Amino acid sequence: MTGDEFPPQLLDPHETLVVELTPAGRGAVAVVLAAGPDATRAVDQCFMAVRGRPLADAPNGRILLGRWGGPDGEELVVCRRDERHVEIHCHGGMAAVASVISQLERQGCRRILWQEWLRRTSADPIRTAAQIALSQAPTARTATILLDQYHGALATAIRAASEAISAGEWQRAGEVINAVLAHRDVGAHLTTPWQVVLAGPPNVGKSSLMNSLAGYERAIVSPLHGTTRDVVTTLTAIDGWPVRLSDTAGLRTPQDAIESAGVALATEAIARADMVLLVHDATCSTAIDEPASETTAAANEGTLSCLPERTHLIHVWNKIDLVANPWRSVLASEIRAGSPSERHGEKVVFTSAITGAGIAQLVNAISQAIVSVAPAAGDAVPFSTEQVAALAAASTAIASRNARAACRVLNSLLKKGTGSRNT
Ligand SMILES: Nc1nc2c(ncn2[C@@H]2O[C@H](COP(=O)(O)OP(=O)(O)OP(=O)(O)O)[C@@H](O)[C@H]2O)c(=O)[nH]1
Ligand SMILES: [Mg+2]
Repeated sequence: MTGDEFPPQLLDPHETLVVELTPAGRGAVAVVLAAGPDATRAVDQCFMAVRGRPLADAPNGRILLGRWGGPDGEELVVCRRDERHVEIHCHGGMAAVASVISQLERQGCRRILWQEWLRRTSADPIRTAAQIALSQAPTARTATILLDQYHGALATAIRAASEAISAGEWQRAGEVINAVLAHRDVGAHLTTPWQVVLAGPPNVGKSSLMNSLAGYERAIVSPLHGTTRDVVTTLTAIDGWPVRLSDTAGLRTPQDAIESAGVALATEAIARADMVLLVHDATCSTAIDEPASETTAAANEGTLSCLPERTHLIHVWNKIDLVANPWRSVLASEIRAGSPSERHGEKVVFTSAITGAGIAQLVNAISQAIVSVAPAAGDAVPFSTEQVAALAAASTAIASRNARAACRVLNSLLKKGTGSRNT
């Protein structure tokens, strides 16, 4: 997107476009590109070079200093790259860019976003998608993985699978595709955070834990039962993975309409979660023969019953600074439940939101659960639903030894306009 080349793949030859090439937001200098048959004329209408010569008379590549929008307009630099492409390098403030673009729109240019420009001018859909996703990567770790895909990791794996199919090496082709698909969950969360919900009975320390994990006082903490009513969210990174933490209302039989609405929101958040941290109060039932309070048992049962099978679950026994042997609480709760639940491959972590004990272990457990095997440097990772769907279709075609269908669907990932209607 530097202007060194302007491949015209999907550009309408009769249309002149205007696009901001530099990232959105303020900067020192912004670059706006006018592209199309009318680019030189449109810019000439807005720009007056210091030496007074029209842009149309300047040789390609000449950098011209001048003013935009009349003799008192902003001073900027214009460069005609070729007959159809003119770059305007203006002040990087948002108002300056908006003014340049709107004046070119008045000259008949059509504004598009840089993502659209990339899609129209790049022949490599994976590289384009990676470039767009990179601009939304929330952490260095996710950006590194996307950068690998930008530099060809995914495309190389797809080509390797195609070559294996052509050579009749079906097993190798299947292994290559399945190794890529093994990273589908990570790929789906490179720009979209994992949803981690703190749930459990009132007053067990959900909000306190949320604040410990977030590193600041995001949610109100109080000794009153039922303090949190709404779903309170914050974005953070755990081991470099983007995570949206949601603190929820304590689950119990609601005392009023507001609490009832809070419990309904909590239940919805749990149902949508990638992971639930089911928080228990380690001080509540240290005696094994002591019956659990009705609210605690009902809350835990309710939470578990609405948990989709795919959801990761960690039991967090909080307030361990107040008890001598927190395992007694776990044992007591398991005995009351009949048997330890194996349903979600559940983990148990002991914490104190007050002293910070166990918080590092909790962070570790969350990271391990959401990404059990992190991609190695340079690994192929699919990062869009279209890529995953195509790879899954390729895997099916490989399993049924359908070389034509497999290669067609893999090619559709590598090149624009090679997708098939009937695989
Ligand atoms: N000693 C001790 N107290 C804690 C700990 N975690 C939370 N508390 C206290 O427990 C009380 C309730 O904490 P909250 O974080 O508000 O609990 P909650 O689960 O969000 O409660 P609701 O919003 O009412 O459902 C507060 O007084 C906290 O200071 C802990 O690990 N140790
Ligand atoms: Mg709370």
